[in-house]
Amino acid sequence: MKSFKALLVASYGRHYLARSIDDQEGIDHQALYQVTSRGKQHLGAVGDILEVQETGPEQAVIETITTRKNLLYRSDAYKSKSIASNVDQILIVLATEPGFSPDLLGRAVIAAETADIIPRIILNKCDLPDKLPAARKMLEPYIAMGYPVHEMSVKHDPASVAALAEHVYGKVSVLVGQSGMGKSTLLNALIPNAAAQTQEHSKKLDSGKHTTTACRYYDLPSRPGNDSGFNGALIDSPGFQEFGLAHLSESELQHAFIEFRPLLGQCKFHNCSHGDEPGCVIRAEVESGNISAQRVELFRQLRHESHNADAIQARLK
Ligand SMILES: Nc1nc2c(ncn2[C@@H]2O[C@H](COP(=O)(O)OP(=O)(O)OP(=O)(O)O)[C@@H](O)[C@H]2O)c(=O)[nH]1
Ligand SMILES: [Mg+2]
Ligand SMILES: [Zn+2]
Repeated sequence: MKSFKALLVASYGRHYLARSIDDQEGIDHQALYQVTSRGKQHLGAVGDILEVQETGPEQAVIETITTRKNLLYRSDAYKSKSIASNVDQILIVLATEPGFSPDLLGRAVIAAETADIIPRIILNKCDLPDKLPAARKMLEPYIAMGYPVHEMSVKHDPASVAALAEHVYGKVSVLVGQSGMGKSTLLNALIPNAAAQTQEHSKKLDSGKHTTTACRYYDLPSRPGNDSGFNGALIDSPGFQEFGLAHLSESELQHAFIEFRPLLGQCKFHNCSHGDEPGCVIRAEVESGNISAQRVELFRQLRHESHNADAIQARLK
């Protein structure tokens, strides 16, 4: 049986779809394969470049996962869930209504920073004016830190979609956010044949039963003037209510808060939790209004969760 290279384009728990990206003879370039994993060491993520072995018609098993540029994932003390790999940027989709959780926004930004992925924040549904001021207020610290924020109305303002498109073409971006923020609406606005791509995926699977847990890779359409052959892609992920980052170490956390970086090592205690320890320079910056109190709270919460997970893991051993 043949081995060939494939791109993981959809993941449903441990079942995957991968598209052949190999042009060796006898391998149908672009064909979709149902791919399984032999074991835990080969858990895939959408965006992975795989070496797979054909096991039957349109079926294959993962042999190796090519070293990833990055991997975006969530975790608690017991398990982790990958979202996407080899991405250039993460689009964090928020909306004026239903209101978004600033905690989840903060966590998504930290996940991006620790995976070395650029986060881009999208505030959607700006056509609904009532909750716009409150939403803007919550984004102020992020604007102050220099994160790009796009105010959009995917449904009613095509110009806002066109402006975002400039930052999306030629890159691989992953859409994350709570349910109902407009991720799929944005995907459809940027990729007119997204529904057809989804259908093609579903056809290759036994049924559509796993659709709600699926992460999927969608090719962006080609643009006039781009002859490079690669137009970029969007990875859609299901809406989530939790974003655990229990896998991050204390030091990874400290560095992921970009506004802490210039101050690292300056607190009196090297393992300062930026709580009520004396000589904490981070708290001093909160007092002077240079660092958001909410961000320090998020740091303390994530630190707590990470320590808890370590303790649970130690007990399980
Ligand atoms: N007013 C308004 N409604 C919008 C806009 N964009 C999306 N919506 C609506 O918001 C609802 C949710 O949109 P979806 O795109 O399904 O949200 P999602 O983030 O993909 O949700 P999940 O798939 O559950 O994670 C739909 O009813 C959309 O029509 C917008 O710009 N303005
Ligand atoms: Mg959706
Ligand atoms: Zn401190």
